[in-house]
Amino acid sequence: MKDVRLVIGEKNYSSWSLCPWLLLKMFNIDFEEISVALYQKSTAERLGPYSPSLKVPVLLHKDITVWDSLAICEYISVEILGDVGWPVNKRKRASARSVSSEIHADFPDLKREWPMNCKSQFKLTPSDKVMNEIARIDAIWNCCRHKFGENGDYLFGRFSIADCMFAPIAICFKAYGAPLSVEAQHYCDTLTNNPFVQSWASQGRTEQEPLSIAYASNM
Ligand SMILES: N[C@@H](CCC(=O)N[C@@H](CS)C(=O)NCC(=O)O)C(=O)O
Repeated sequence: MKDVRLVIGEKNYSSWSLCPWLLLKMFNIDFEEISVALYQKSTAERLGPYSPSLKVPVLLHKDITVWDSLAICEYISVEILGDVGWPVNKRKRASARSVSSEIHADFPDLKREWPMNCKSQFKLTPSDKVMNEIARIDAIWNCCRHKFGENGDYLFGRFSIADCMFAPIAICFKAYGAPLSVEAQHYCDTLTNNPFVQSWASQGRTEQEPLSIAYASNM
């Protein structure tokens, strides 16, 4: 058994599972994936031994259990990566933490109306509420890229946890055709062209799982 194990849902739908998965991949950490099909009769029984919240993702590190995507990313940064998950500069780090928390906690309309679906092949016209949330994300991306992005193509230049937290959003924006400014579109493309994000999405597209319960409210 590996020291690091990550319990995830279906790659096609489980947006929160992607966040720590991408962090582990980008920092070349050897880990075992434990996949649990969501929204099935057996899901709670299968998740019970791993997940106190009965949700994914969950990180199992030796005898320690961490759940909730952002907490997992924090833990991985401190305990596994030697604190390189966030930008080093204090000002950048503060903003990276803030925008990560914001995307994690807010944007209810986007999460409800535009759930991640790697198989989606149709464009969506955003409702007014979703349009407002897209505009806020566009502003975050522009601001971070202009103020902090000088050392690379990611939100704070070098890849960080903030990029993990926005990766599912980038997949949604690309799939459904979100109207973005040029700079925001460029950052969105950086995320969706990331080889690990591409690998996640292509594995998601090949999944055959039957979803029995409406997924949209639980992104
Ligand atoms: N705040 C949690 C949300 C986790 C979450 O809602 N996960 C979804 C899949 S992406 C889930 O496990 N849903 C199962 C359920 O709600 O029964 C996080 O960031 O990890």
